[in-house]
Amino acid sequence: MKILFATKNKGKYKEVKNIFSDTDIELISLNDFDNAIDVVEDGSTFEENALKKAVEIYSQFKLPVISDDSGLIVEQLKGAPGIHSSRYSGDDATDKKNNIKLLDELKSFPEPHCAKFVCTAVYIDSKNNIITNDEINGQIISQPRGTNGFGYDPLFLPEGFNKTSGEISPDIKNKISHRAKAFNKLKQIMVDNNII
Ligand code: ITT
Repeated sequence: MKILFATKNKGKYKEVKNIFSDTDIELISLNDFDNAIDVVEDGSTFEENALKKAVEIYSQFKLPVISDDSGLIVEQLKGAPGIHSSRYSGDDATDKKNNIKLLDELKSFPEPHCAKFVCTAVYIDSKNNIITNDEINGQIISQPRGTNGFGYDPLFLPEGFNKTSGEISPDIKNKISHRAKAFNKLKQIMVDNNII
């Protein structure tokens, strides 16, 4: 069964492909098409944005779709970057620029900088509509460490670990992360409902 992951983020795609690797699903992404619409993420919650991505991409391609809206929530920054995580440093944002902005914003606050990653995962097809959520707690450190993962991984120290998400192996990240937990729940519901 072919499922389209409504993402252009290659880091997310790699992680979620791995989570579904023990199923018969052939997971493709928007990077397999050159005509995919750009979904405007103007919702006010992760759930709204994840649903919007899934619904608009389903309408365009008429294939079963999964989507992910995720981000980093930092306590001392009143929840920022939150739903704006991917564009935190502006329209020309890159992971590096976002990390620099985050450290800059946190400069005047004492450590620890408590934070969490959250993820909403969605599956839709012509009959089903499933939404799951999960998160992982941790803190933001003052110097990036590690080159694994993507986004804010080099600055995020998951609770109970002395390595950042950029230093731990992809296998371990894919057991403990917000995305791993949300998509494993989604997968289980899909199995229970005989979708996969
Ligand atoms: P798509 O919308 O195409 O899926 P995106 O990168 O724009 O890709 P989001 O809108 O969900 O995705 O933004 C998520 C951002 O949050 C992402 O770009 C990272 O900056 C950050 N983020 C989410 N999950 C992360 C993770 O596992 N590790 C590090 N950073 C993460």
